[in-house]
Amino acid sequence: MSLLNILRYPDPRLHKIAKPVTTFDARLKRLVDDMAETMYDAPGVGLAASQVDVHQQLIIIDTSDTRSDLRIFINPQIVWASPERSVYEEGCLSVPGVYDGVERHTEVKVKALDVEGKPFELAAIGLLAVCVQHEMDHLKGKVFVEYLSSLKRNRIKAKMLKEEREMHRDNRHSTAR
Ligand code: GNR
Ligand code: NI
Repeated sequence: MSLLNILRYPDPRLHKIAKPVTTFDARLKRLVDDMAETMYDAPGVGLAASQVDVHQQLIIIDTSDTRSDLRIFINPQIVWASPERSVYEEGCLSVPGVYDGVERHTEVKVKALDVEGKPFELAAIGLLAVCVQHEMDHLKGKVFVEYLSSLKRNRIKAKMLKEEREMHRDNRHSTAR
């Protein structure tokens, strides 16, 4: 298994549209394993393939306290969404250190395929429902900061770019020659 690089906002590759998975093979299983390792290491409760620069419709989620309930969703589709909406304080591994309230459907029913290509349906509520919607947004090229005001988003963008510059500078200074 190996850790994958997580793209950071405002990387333009985060806005690519993911294509459906058509081949259920060992390579797909390897990608799922690597994504799981990357999510647990981060640590995060979810990860979309888009975040590791793979533009295929694949998301993983583990909202359990024990980090032992990995859920894999391939080609996910929301088949029902509650009219009721709730605000949840969200974060994103592609926008580290930023948290803000986002309003989404309180409950969703999602249809997807497992890693073998077998269909299943899941009713999600609470953090799981938030995550399903957050991760499915990534597949459509959408990052949660796009729900915030342009004022907030521009501040976040500036903060992320500043951090990026500082990371590059630190690398230069600490690299042994
Ligand atoms: O780790 C994550 N935590 C989180 C918290 C609140 C709402 C959504 C999330 S998803 C995030 C991992 C991530 O960026 N997935 O795309
Ligand atoms: Ni995210």
